[in-house]
Amino acid sequence: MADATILVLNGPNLNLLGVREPETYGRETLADIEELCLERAAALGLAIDFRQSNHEGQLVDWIQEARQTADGIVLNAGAYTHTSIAILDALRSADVPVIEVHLSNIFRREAYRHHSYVSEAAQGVICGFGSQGYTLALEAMTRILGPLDERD
Ligand code: CA2
Repeated sequence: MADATILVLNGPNLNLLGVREPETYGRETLADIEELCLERAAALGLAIDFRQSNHEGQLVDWIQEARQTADGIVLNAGAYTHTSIAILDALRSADVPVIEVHLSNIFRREAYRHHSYVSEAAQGVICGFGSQGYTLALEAMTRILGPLDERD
């Protein structure tokens, strides 16, 4: 039986992780987070498709493709979280479970970060746990998808 594939999608500026603002986002790079995800996914029986883009349309295209290519989406949409109805619409039509992740606790930050369009399409939200949020999301996704031997 093939492993379930999880699209782990990262939005704008997350390619700068580990380079700037370590006090807010930690010292790990996005490549470090990808490595963490790959390790956890191997233990959970998941395959990971890890991507980042600074472009809203590219993120929308990847979410649309996920309907055919992925079993679930873990999404840190970066600042598009708070602005993008286009990403929300794409998530609503993706027809796979979505878990929203943020490195920082967006509710301890500026008021404009307290609203998330992504949340309207997400099964759950994990924020404030740094890179560990991604592995927590993979664990939650494993439960949502159900036991390995009962998957289609
Ligand atoms: O906490 C998160 O994961 C965020 O999604 C990160 C976004 C922010 O706009 C959201 O409100 C919360 C920003 C990502 C930018 O990442 C940077 C990393 C290093 C240096 C500069 C930006």
